[in-house]
Order: sequence, then structure tokens, then C-alpha cells
Amino acid sequence: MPRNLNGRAAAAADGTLDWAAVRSQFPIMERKVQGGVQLVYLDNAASSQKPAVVLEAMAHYYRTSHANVHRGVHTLSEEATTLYEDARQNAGRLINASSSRECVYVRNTTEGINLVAGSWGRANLGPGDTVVTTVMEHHSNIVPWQILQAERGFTLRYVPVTPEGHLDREVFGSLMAEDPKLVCFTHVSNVLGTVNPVAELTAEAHAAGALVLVDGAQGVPHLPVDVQALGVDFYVYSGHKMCGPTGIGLLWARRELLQAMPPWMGGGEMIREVTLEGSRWNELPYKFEAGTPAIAEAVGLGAAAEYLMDLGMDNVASHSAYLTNYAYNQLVEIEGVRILGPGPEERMGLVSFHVDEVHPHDLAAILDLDGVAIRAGHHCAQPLHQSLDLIASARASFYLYNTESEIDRLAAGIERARRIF
Ligand code: 7TS
Repeated sequence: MPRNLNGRAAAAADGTLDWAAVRSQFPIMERKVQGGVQLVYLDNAASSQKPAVVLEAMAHYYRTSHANVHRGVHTLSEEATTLYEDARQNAGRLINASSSRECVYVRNTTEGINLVAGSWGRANLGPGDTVVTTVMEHHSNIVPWQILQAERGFTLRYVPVTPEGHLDREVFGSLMAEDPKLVCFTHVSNVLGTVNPVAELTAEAHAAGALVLVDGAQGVPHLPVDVQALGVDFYVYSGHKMCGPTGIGLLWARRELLQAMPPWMGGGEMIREVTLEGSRWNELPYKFEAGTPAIAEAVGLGAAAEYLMDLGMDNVASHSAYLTNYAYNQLVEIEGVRILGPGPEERMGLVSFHVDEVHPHDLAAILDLDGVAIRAGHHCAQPLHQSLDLIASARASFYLYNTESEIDRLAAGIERARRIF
């Protein structure tokens, strides 16, 4: 196996990417399961696999430079701090943040949204205010708002999804007439694969005087993201879905918003001065980073962001679109398969479906016997499944290292399951 570690090393002689070389950079792709079957990993929307460059960045940090950050003047603490802050730069550069001061490390997308709800939301929302989110959301962009609503007494409204799997723009428009204070939606649906028109929706929400929060959990892994061009106010993503480790993600927000927001958690790191009478907060972004952070994970996130930027997010997007299209066209041909969501050109990274007479969990179990890993269930999107009149669905989701022949194995497995039932 060639040991090309960084993304640039996978460029072919003609400048295009050698996707087989990319695949070879992910050690887990050699994994056999079920007593010797080659693993086919199609559960990337839940969590992606990691390239060697990310694993090695984290291991190297622990082997050579581990210490707590922003504290000591000793060599290791300074090295750890530099690695931690360089990683923040890369994680921000991936989404074109203009300053790393606007980039707050969080554990994941869920924590980032909870931070905005608990800080901005608690300070700014009350009776008479409206927050708009959508039926398409992962629970992490619904439940934090419901919890806050119970405390603060604002109105929470939901944009429905059309039968074709898009946000209902007419209802979206009519909800803007209610002067919402905040509009929250996902960049890419983790069930339908729908790519939402973030810039257009944001312009509409801004015209109504609302701030916009975008859940980028499924957007950042596959699409070039430019938070400045999109015009959004808050953008959140998880490291573990974009080649990085678990336990780390990024909340980006416009500086004025972060400056005005109260801290979310109190403790060490986030203060400038503490007396028994009260405390003053640290500068951005540290005001929101109480306690010893996930340092190695941040280093891994930075390495993942750099890896993706080396591959080129346009290349990554084309490859994901190609695999998604290939899978859609394979699955749509299978009798009894109902694909959820829009056509292949309007989706990214995944295909969720239902097979007549076969429960999604049974299907996933049969595919697992073939070494094919997919997800079955409600994918933390119960309201969306309720609107589709389904309790559960099966989902195959793709990433950098997947191949056509793996998708062929998925299709063959589905055919086999249909014959069994
Ligand atoms: N938003 C979207 C659109 C997601 O797909 C997910 C995770 C999250 C938020 C939450 O991310 P976390 O890193 O905070 O957990 N989605 C899935 C999934 O579809 N299957 O497992 C996790």
C-alpha cells in the first residue's frame, strides 16, 4: 500500500485526483469483517473514516508535545498551544472564516447548536418572539429550541418538506412575514440528501430581520463552504463526519454576535479575571471554551481540514456527487425500492430508501452479513419520518474512499434481501 499521507500526494500526473490513492490513505479500508469479507463502509453520514494523516497527527501530538494549552510558559505547553491554534486556523479556513477569533471549538454540531441556544437564545428570545426551524432537521436542530422554548416562552415554527423532498419555499416565505428572530436549517439533509439553497434562504431571512443558523454537519464533508459568501450568521459542523476525530467540531459565528453573547459555560480558560464579587470574560473565542479542551482532537480536526483542502473541496464534491448519482441510478432500478428525497442532481452524499416488505433493520442485518455497513432507523430525524409516513428507513451514505463496485455490492445485497423476504 503506498504511504501517500497528504491529500496533495493523491493527485495524478494530469492533475486530477487518483481516488484509488485516496482510498489507500484510509487504513481501515483494509478491514475484513464477517470472517474474511472485505468491508464496504456506507455509513459515512453517521461518521466518516479517518486518513492516516489525521491518525498520525494525533498520535504525534501525544508522543511529542502533549501539555495543557494556554497555560505554561514551558516548551511543551507552547508547542501544544501552537498546534491547537494552528488547527483552529485550518478548521476555519475550510469554511472561509475571516478570523479564527470567530471559530469556537465545540464537541460536535449538537453542542454548537446548544451553545447558540443557551447563550444567544437565552439572552435574546422571549414571549412574542419567533424561531423558525424545519421538519427536515436532525433532532439536534429541533430539541435545543424546544427546550429553550419551554423556558423562554417564544413561538417555534417549522417549515414543512414538499413531497419532492425540498423545504416548502411558500411556507418559508409566509413564516418570514412573522418577523422571526432566528431561522435555523440544515445545509444538507441527513435523510433526504437535499442540498438546501443556503444563500437564498439566508437572504430571505435577513430581509425579514432574522439571524440565520446553518447546521453544516452534512454540508462540510462534501461541499465547498464559504460562510462569508453564504452570508449566514452561525454555521456549525462536526469533525467526525469530515475525516476528523470524534469529540471536536466548530461553531463559526460573526464576531459582533459572539462579542455580545454571554458565556455558555463558566470555569477556567474562559475568564480574564475572577474575584469573589464577580468575573470578567476572556477575549474571543476563549470566552466560550471553559475547561481543558479536546487538544488532540482539535489537532486531528485541523489535519482533517487540511487534508480536505489539499484534495480540493471542488474535487471532493464532484466525487461525492458522482457516487451519489451512481447509487441512486442503481437503486432506483430495483423493484420494490422507494427512494426518499429529490433526484440525484439535487442531493449530496447519500441515498435513503425503503424496500417493500423488508424492514430497514432486517435489511441492514442482511447487508451486514455481506460486509456492507449501512444505517437503518430514523437517523435522529423522527419528525421528518413522521411527515413521510415512515417509522424508519435504510440509508447508504458515501465518502472519498467509496467505489462503484462497493455500491454494486449494496445493490446485490438489497436484491438478495428481497428474495429472502
Ligand atoms: N445535523 C445533521 C444534519 C446530522 O446529520 C447530524 C448527525 C447532526 C446534526 C449531529 O451531529 P453530531 O456530530 O453532533 O452527532 N447525523 C447522524 C446521522 O445521520 N447518523 O448518525 C448521526
